[in-house]
Amino acid sequence: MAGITRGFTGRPHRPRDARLPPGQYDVGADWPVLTVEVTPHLEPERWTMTVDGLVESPTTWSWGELHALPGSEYAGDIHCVTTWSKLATSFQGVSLDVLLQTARPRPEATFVLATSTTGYTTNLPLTDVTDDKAWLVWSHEGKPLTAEHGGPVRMLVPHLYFWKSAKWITRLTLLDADQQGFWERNGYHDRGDPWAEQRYQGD
Ligand SMILES: Nc1nc2c(c(=O)[nH]1)N[C@H]1C(S)=C(S)[C@@H](COP(=O)(O)O)O[C@H]1N2
Ligand SMILES: [Mo]
Repeated sequence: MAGITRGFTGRPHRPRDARLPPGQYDVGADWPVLTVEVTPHLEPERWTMTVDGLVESPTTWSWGELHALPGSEYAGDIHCVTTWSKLATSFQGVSLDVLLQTARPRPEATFVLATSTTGYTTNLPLTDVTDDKAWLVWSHEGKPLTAEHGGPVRMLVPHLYFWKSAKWITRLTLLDADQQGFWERNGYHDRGDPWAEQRYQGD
């Protein structure tokens, strides 16, 4: 009824939180799980991370080797394309810059494809995972990352929609052309900037 809906078209009672990109809502303390595969339960001691493709030195790190690298933290927000955002959270791990310093991308490398142990993939421009914008993380708010949230190690690319943050990541392949991953082949955007609402192909 018009009399009921009219109230919602007027001025909101509270100003919208400036940290929320368009079309997103604040999920509060919750952290929804979104997984298309069966959750793998990986032993950290058997898990490895490889950076390969168009790099000078393809490199594989063990769990122990990854932890020996200089660590860093992301403190801020994450945004899922299904419209929830989690504000003021934190993750601990290592910046992808540190791994790329060792692997050394070749000049022709312009895109990356992240691959999970399950076969899940997602693509990103190289510039979206360099200069302290992307991490491999194994802790959330100081506690070990649970398997359902991608533990032992997931990717974190918080300035893009969260489907770019591959859970159970095991490989990052540098490419000279964009190669779509799982959700991108299924209609989601190749880049996924939440501030530009790049949800679907064509947005
Ligand atoms: N391997 C894998 N990574 C994934 C997904 C997935 O299904 N499998 N889902 C993506 C999507 S759509 C989102 S929103 C986040 C969800 O992470 P969460 O379950 O920890 O909230 O992981 C992303 N990474
Ligand atoms: Mo998502």
